[in-house]
Amino acid sequence: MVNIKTEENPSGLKDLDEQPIHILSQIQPHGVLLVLEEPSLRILQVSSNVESILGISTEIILHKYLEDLLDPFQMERIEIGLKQDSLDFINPTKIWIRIKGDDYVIFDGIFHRNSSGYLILELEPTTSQESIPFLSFYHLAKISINQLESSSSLIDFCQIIVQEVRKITGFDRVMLYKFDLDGHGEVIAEEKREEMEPYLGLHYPASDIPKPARKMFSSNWIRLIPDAATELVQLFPEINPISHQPTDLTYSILRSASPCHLQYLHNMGVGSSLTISLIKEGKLWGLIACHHLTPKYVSYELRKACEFLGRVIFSELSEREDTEDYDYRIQLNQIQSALIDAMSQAENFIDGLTQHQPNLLDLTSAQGAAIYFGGKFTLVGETPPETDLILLVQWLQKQNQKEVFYTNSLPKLYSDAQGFKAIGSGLLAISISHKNYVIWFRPEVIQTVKWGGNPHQAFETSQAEGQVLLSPRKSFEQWKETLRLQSLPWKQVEIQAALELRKTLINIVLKQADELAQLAHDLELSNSDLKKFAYVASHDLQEPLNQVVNYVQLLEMRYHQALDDDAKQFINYAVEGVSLMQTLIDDILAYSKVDMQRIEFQFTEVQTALDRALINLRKRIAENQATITYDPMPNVLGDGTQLMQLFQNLIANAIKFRSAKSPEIHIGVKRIEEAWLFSVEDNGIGIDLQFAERIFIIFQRLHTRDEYPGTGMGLAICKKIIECHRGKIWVESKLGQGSTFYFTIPVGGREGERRNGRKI
Ligand code: BLA
Repeated sequence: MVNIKTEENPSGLKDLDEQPIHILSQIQPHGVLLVLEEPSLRILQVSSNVESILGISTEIILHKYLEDLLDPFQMERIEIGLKQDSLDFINPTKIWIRIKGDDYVIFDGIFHRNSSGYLILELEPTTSQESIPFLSFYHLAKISINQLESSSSLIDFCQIIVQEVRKITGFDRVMLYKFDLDGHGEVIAEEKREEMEPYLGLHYPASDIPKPARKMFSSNWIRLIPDAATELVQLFPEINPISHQPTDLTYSILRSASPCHLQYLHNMGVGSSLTISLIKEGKLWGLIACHHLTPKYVSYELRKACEFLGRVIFSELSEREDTEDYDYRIQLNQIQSALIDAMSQAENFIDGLTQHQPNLLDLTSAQGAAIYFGGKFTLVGETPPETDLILLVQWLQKQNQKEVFYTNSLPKLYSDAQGFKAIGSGLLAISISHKNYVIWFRPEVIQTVKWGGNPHQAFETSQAEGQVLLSPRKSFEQWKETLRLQSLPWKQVEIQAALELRKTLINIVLKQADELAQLAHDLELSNSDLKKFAYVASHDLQEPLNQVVNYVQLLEMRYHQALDDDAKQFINYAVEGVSLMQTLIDDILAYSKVDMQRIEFQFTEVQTALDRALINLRKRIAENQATITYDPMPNVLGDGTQLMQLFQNLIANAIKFRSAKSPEIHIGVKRIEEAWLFSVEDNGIGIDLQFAERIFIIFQRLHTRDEYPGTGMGLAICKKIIECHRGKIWVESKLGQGSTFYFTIPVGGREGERRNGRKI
């Protein structure tokens, strides 16, 4: 919507919004207002038309008490009434005041107490022909309500209201005016004299009814301006002589409308008006606005009847408004259940939300949706591209919204969204856990709004005596505005449905986090079990093993003569078994020491690690006349000792599983995207690829120990080292020709991954 000066944008309206219209101390001239002190009922202030209506001068009346004006019989009734909790029992009270001789004027007397506790009596002329007996009014209301019950849509319903109000009051034009969220309003139903120009469908800017006026309408439900062009009457004295404050006239029925509003009515060509507030859940929902071209008086009783009708009908209407959404809400609830079902059956909640019918889009009637979770986007329907979404999510994070954020005009809040307005002019987002979101999108819908007068010039300002004066626009001629960069608005039920989904998702995510924590805990336990075992193995098992070796060797030495060759062979087997067991224990220890948490990842020269491995292997290299070549090695973030062990194991394997040819081993490296790809290539016997996975499993051997000695731990250790470095390891091979072991190490190491926001 255009940048109209609204309550949210008070730059142009500051003065207007601060106008204390409830203490203007002016009233309309058709009645008399008296401010009374209780309990004496002394007259403190009076409207200065008292002289023309009652024939008593203001100076004289200000020294009088109410009983000086009324006869004792009336006074008695009034005094009893004033003692009741509610003044409704005496309102209206017929009051007759003698003017001269036997000349009486009859009034409707209406009492109320204002915010400072002063009693205010307002006297309105009685126009008996307009009073309607309560029963016939009830009958009227009943007919209306019967009609209302049979109407189906909210708009039909509103139409009947304006019809009925017009029928009862006879105003030239009766409108139902509804406020939208930003305070602007629209005429949604209208009944009028045929020849009058229709206002139906027209919008009016929020500034037409300033904040103080709205606040007052919430407490005072019905207001009559019988003659918008008449001279106003001042209270005398202007200030309350006891409190020395202006008198609060919020609940007064005679209070004059502010000059600005009277000017407004005049500019609109309105002679008199009656306005009924429609309040829903304590907030001003709309107004029934009645206009007459000429002055028109409506009796207190009839006004009360209208107010009653307004209340009764409106309570029905707001229920109707709720039920209009009711069916939709039920439908959304069903979609919600279906989604929960799908999530519980799917591999993960994201699949559950996106892979089935109904899906995420149906929950809010959106055209596109994006789930941002764990640094990844999952998209459904029409969404902006991921490059835009990444920036959008960053922007959302800065909005400091707690649970839900929605707008039907994203490009106005976030200018980058202009680029994808056709898809994402509307946005509804819920946050699930830290920095993760579900976002729905709606396309731009270009709309034409008809305004009652140019909303950019809703009022004019002028300077007079150093004061800023506001006056309403002169022309109410239709003014069309094309609204762009906005989508259909999100309904409250849709926002509610999104919030419900949020609750469910948060529970799922929390549960997952719990499970992960449990898993990590279990792993920790099993790791520490393994470490304990390794410790026990290295110390406690070593002892008895040594004992076995020592005693077996002692046996051989002492009984050397007595033993035959078989016995000596058995002793050899026993010694070999023990030494194999010692190697096994050493390997298990080595395996258990490859522990991510203990490693300090640092920039490490791979060349150094390789050199150290080659030094450790120099004997085997020489014995096998192996040729080892390598590419220039990079530096990586990692653990030097582990890398050394990795190379040592891989090169040792390459030598061990040599063929008849002398071993030729090449260690290669190249950069692939975000990782280094290392290779250890040999010309050995090769591996049948059906075993390619098995060889990395702890204690798995392809060959018998007789063929190739070893524990079967070497590659398992390699795999664990590479996993600690967040890399991958695998083998490619041709039987009889050789094998190449590949492994990767991320360029930035583990830290780099964390920085990139990926899950580790
Ligand atoms: C009051 N303005 C109102 C009221 C309506 C409107 C219905 C309530 C009138 C009442 O209580 O009797 C506006 N009337 C409309 C609209 C339509 C209509 C939109 O018939 C559409 C068909 N108004 C201005 C400017 C000012 C202003 C510039 O346009 C301020 C300087 C003030 N309007 C204003 C004030 C009131 C008001 C102060 C309260 C009147 C009062 O009770 O004192």
